Amino acid sequence: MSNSEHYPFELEPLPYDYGALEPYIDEQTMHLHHDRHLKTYVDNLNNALKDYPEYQTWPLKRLLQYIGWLPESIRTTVKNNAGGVYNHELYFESMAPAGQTSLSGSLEKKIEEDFGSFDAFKERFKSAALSVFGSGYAWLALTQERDLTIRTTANQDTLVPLDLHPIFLIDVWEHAYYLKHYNVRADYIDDWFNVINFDMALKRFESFEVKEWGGAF
Ligand code: MN3
Repeated sequence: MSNSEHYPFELEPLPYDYGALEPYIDEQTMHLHHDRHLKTYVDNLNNALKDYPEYQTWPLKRLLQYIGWLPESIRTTVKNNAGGVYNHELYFESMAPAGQTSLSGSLEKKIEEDFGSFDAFKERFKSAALSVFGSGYAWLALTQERDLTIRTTANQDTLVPLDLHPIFLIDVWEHAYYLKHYNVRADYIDDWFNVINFDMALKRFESFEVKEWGGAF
């Protein structure tokens, strides 16, 4: 992710081919989603910051964490577009070609501990993703108490101001699925479960543990 980077933000390439998530997420959707939707957030964010050199050294996460410090004239634009960049980079990283990764290790154990089973987790995650009214995301995240939690956010809001550590997220804006799944969000969610990047999820889960037990954060 571009978390450590700052203005001018760049469009990060997808970590796999556009067609790599077929047949669950179609190639055309990935092109539009990455090349147009994400690019627009990147361009709008850069445009908002272009006359404000004092914020051009701020990484993405800092902009989101301290959005209240920014001048009112650009606050909403930066919040929405920095959120759009942050959420989409995480969303694209949350996916991998079907069958390439599987749930394992400490994350598998923790999901079983906190939700009973992976199937029980899926059921709850799916209801959460279905419950998002309009546009937004459903997340699996860790609380500061190190419990897994399922959260939803509206529009391009993020978990950054809530001090939650994201494991993965699903984009349930219609642009994420409309071409293939039409208006049937439930089918998209079922398909999406096949392309979760569990290696990335495990890495994010473990990186939180290191922070907590190492006291480095
Ligand atoms: Mn999107």
